[in-house]
Amino acid sequence: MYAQMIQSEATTEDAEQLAAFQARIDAGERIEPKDWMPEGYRKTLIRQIGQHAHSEIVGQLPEGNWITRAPTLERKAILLAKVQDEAGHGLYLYCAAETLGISRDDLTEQLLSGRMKYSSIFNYPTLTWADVGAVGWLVDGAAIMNQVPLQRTSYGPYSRAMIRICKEESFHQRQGFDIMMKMAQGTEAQKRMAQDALNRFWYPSLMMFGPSDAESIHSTQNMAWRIKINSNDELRQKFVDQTVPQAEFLGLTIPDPNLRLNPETGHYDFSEPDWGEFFDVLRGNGPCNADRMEARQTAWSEGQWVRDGLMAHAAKKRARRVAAE
Ligand code: BYC
Repeated sequence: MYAQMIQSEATTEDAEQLAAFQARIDAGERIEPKDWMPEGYRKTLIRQIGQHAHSEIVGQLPEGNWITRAPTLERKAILLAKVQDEAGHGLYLYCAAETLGISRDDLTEQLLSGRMKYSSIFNYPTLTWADVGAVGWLVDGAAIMNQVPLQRTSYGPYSRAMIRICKEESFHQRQGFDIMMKMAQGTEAQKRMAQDALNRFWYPSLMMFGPSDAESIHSTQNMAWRIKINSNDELRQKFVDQTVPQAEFLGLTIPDPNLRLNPETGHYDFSEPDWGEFFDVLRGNGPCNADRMEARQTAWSEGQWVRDGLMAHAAKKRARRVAAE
């Protein structure tokens, strides 16, 4: 339906203007905030960048859950830095979305009212310390797989935000793998925890790439506009191909009886995630959807006095400047 909406809006736009815009995209040019763009392109970017920004912010919650219980001071300092990085990523992305003419308050209100999504993965709980390792290794690993190509996305502010975010995500992935290595080489109980974390996070990580290409509603248009560089299934396959040898190195087993290297394709065959579960999580029925939204509602209402104070301070400064001119 959304694709049809974009289509019908596009038809009211000047065909020559649309063709010139597409030619710029095809030539690999970056589109900048003041350039002309089709309304569908602008709306799609707001949806994707907004959803991405919300994911970074909500994504702090499952890991933040372990800051007070990290096993050593060093692990705690590393985790704190990682969670702060995610807040920073959210802020770069909200700034990039603002260049498209939507305010950060609007974006947040859309999240809180359920009109905007965040990544399905953050609706799963982090039950043990090994889950913090699995999130870094698998969730950040999947995020990097998706975000490295987005450094070449057609919208300038989004692509530039991605360059910095990807550098930091690489450190995040590495710290997760390091936790998994320690656990996998530890006591029998630690190995069991590491395997259990992999068992629970494997399929939700595969779901991060979105529905299969046949079910994806936005991919065709988004790839033509280079808002998206690869299809959901292409990235999912790359992620599996990269991650299976890492699991083998850790001595852990991917929870998929059908997983095998296909000698003909050179890629791993694997079982699809349960798409019924994916769409159910998107409808708000995942294990932690209600908790995540409640945490964001509380942060938003308890932070109101800070936003009011900052706005009042900015207004006072502006009034002083005007009076001095
Ligand atoms: N979760 O037509 P499709 C991170 C929705 S990592 C929720 O294929 P599209 C982090 C989709 O929005 C995560 N919803 O859509 C890591 C659409 O619904 P709407 C954030 C999903 O946009 C570690 C519908 O399903 N990364 O932040 O072409 C620590 C149909 O899908 C999901 C990004 O956001 C999902 N997994 O492709 C902390 C990357 N998948 O909107 C933080 C940027 C699909 O029409 N985003 N949907 O109601 C993208 O690359 C693309 O938006 C997606 C989906 C690949 C996610």
